[in-house]
Amino acid sequence: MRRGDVCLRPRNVAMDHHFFDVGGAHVSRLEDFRLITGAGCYASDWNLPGQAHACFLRADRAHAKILKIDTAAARKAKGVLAVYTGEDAVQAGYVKPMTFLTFAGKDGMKARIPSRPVLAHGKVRFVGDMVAMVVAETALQAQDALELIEVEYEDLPVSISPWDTLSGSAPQLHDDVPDNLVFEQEAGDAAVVNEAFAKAAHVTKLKLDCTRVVPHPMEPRACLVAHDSGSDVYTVHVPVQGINMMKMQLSGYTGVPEDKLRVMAKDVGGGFGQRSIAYPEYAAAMLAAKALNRPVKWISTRSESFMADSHGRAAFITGELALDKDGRFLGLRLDWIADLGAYLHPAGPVSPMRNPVVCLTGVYKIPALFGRWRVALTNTAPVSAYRGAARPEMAYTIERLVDEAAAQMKIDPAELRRRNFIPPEAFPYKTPTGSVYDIADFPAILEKALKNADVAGFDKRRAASEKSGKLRGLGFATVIENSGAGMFPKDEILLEVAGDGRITAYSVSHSQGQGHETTFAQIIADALGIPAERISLKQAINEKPLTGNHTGGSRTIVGAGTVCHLAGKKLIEVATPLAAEMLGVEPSQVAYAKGEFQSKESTKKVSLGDIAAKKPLTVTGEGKFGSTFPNGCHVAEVEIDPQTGVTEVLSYVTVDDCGTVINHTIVEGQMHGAVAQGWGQIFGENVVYDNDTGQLMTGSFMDYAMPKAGWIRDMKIYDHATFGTISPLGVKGMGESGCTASLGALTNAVMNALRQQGVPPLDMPLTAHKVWQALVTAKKGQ
Ligand code: MCN
Repeated sequence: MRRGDVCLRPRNVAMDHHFFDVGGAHVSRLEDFRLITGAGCYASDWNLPGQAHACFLRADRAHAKILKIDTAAARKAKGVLAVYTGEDAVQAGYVKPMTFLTFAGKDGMKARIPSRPVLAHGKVRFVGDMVAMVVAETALQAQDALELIEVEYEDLPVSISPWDTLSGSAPQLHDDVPDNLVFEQEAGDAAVVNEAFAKAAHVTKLKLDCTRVVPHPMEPRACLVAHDSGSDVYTVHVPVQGINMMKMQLSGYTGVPEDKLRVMAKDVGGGFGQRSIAYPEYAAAMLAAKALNRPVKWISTRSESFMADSHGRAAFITGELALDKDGRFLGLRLDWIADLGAYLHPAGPVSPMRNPVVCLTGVYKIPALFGRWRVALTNTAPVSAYRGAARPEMAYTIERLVDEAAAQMKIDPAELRRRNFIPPEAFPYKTPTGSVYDIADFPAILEKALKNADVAGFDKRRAASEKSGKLRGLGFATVIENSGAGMFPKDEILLEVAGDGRITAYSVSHSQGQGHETTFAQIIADALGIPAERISLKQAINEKPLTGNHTGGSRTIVGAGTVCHLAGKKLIEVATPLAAEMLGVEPSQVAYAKGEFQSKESTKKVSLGDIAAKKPLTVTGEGKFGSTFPNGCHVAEVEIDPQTGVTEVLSYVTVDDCGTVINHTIVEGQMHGAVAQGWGQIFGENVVYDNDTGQLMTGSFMDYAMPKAGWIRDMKIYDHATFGTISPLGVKGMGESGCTASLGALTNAVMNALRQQGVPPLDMPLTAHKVWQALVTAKKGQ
């Protein structure tokens, strides 16, 4: 396959290959030369003449009334242009972020969205809450002046646990959110589930904490905001996942109409869901830019990221699985509490309320499902979507229950899964909660994973480990997730042909590292039969207003990616009569191939560039697509040193179905990155707040264990694709699949090793200390 080709597969045929053997389908990324030679342009690389600099004073306590803020000394400090507080935010009306949780919950409950003036007004509610903003000639002057601001607080009782805040006796965080309960919903049928449990031969129950983590894009948060007093237009340079999403939220927060907002971005150094949010800092900078009539720039420090960027996961889940005597699943019951911190980001509550319901049955036929979800507020940083956005938590819960049930019932965990898989012939499969899984082949994926992980040879390897005093474990997870869809009515891609035949594609979906410049170019090139290098992608152009979703929810390949294909085909359609005119023949007499039109009767040719040189040649492709359901099986093998509790992951095998693979190099990289994030969460990452004071105890990389490259080795990545039916390309999203599967696979492997020693189910993070302690306790109890 030559560079630029898309590997398209026949419909509904399972594909079988190991990425490393695919040769030409490994297309190098077009953007990488720019990015790895330091020629990228990130938010802090933007500068404007006359710009001033902002710094934020953040609360040093988790819950307190603000009695007084004295800014007089700061205002007089060298270089200071202005100091803003909550009063200014309230006066501007920048007081309430929008929410995407618009559907009704239990008994018609509407989400209770607390106010959040962009600078705290009256109260602070988490360590890192913004109390004041100083704008000065330089960032250092602004920072120095912060220290001159005096705030008088009256401390209030703190609660960092959603169990406490929902208990009814905890301090009330917001007057407009009674009992700190933002939302409650139920899904499934409680009565049917109760019946299933009543007749079960076995019930497995687990209480699981899915830890709070801080997503850490390499590029810290930043913004540069300019306001044009003539047109009243704000230009906001920020790291984004898509400009439309940012405009919509900024407009929702500030009341500035979307057509008065220009959002600018070029390269974005990581997103993970965290960069899809319009943070209050951006709105505060808008306020200052207008008032001062100067551009205002802010660059976050890494400490601020820990405190005040959105956090991820933070779910407390009780799961129960009912089985008959042969291990067939009868019912699943969940009780899920989402801790969303002190305020709500727009997408914060919607992910845990929607995604787990969509995939509640996992890859299994479970006839009876019921779940209860509650969204709680706590005195902690706000939580929002983080790679997987509650799909990993859901898959983790099911996969831990399945493994635990297998151990309790003494059934081989692979066999238990085989007995319960939705069979390939059942697709399209409508789940009890109403989702339609279009196509998948779970049994084949499992068998392929077991084979490639050499599960048959595991007992031998375990015996060898035992001889050297180590505990060996093997675990897997077979998972499915929803990807694609989106809140905008459609996705659009604009193609513009230049006279030299080069094509510029415009998209509102914005890469944060996924590699859209390459895959979009590949898809358009395939549709047009031209080299991908002739196509360049522009991702944040306000002058060409397009509708479309942001990059997130693994939706881009399905949405904007498919539209690239449709736009390419449309371009041929639109250009054909123009070519016919130039060739002096009827359109029906024109054939297209490889960027050129030719009359069937002569050798004369007209290229796309020739047409564009004569008259503008642009088309907008569009399409709307529903959810796709990527799925897979990941197998982890670990060895634990019982003397130290240190776990080493010896091998990690993935087999995934993301439909047609457009670019194997990218998909492999995505899998690596996402599994590394799961790995980080299972073995180290964990945000810790002090229980009594709400102080952030893990506020730097000294205390917060990010996964390191050396932790993650020997990953073998395979695919086993079925041709997805949602997109004509047969693609399914996959950017989050590694997170979704790895939490369960890694934990199941560790538990497989520890269970033999009598260790009861443990929760993440499985740190050396926790594992060692559990082994010691288990030994004492024997
Ligand atoms: N792809 C492909 N063939 C497929 C499916 C995907 O070649 N069948 C390619 C796509 O063209 C794209 C990449 O794989 O280059 C991921 O595609 P997709 O699954 O559509 O996911 P998105 O592009 O929508 O990316 C979102 C997803 C999410 S939700 C998070 S969070 C995330 C992620 O991707 N954050 C990332 N990957 C990331 N990668 C980097 N480097 N940085 C982030 O912040």
